[in-house]
Amino acid sequence: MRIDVVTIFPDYLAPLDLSLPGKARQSGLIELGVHDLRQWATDRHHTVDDTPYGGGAGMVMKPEPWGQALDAVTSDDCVVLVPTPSGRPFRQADAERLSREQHLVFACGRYEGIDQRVIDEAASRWRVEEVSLGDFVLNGGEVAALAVIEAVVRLLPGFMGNPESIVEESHGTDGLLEYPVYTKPATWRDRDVPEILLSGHHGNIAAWRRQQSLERTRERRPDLMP
Ligand code: 6GU
Repeated sequence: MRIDVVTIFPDYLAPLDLSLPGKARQSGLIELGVHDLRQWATDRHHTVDDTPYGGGAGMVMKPEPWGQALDAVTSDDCVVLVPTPSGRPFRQADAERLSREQHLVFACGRYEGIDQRVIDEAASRWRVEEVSLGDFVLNGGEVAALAVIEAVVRLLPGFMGNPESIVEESHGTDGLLEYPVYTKPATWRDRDVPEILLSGHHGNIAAWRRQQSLERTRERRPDLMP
């Protein structure tokens, strides 16, 4: 898979060189390009933003540099992802779908957003998805792009050390939250690991975990209850 990120803060994407995504990059499982939007701003000050038509607070990202940037880094069959709090919610099913794509391009906006014509024109040429991580506001799309990239890349065949740890996690096949987990020692600061987990009764353990998943989901995410 190839991933390109266009941003005015390329340093935000530095974590992609570390940890597991970094290894995936070294092994050639993913090819990553991080691009400074300002290289496509032609004026002396490399201006990428301007005041909004119609008035209002903040600045809007200008269309010309974005047009040049997307022309340069896209491919015919890529998906252009635009992280924005006004996007569609990004879910595990989206990560799974995107993990089957050949080329993802992230357009990270700052300020109050990107001129809508950039998105509209891009949508006439490529598949464009405006995505949100949830009902809160970040300063820009960079941190959201990092999160989406990690969610996608860890699903690529050969990325995870132990593929089984993917199937039983929260937002996996049954749509419930993950049950609580424990490891040694069996007692720590007077707190015991639930006895059933030490019993060796695999059927009872599975039933207990299912019950814990249901209770957690009902408490924390009633919207996910079956
Ligand atoms: Cl994708 N972008 C920004 N700027 N803020 C967000 C977000 C995305 N998702 C939640 N808040």
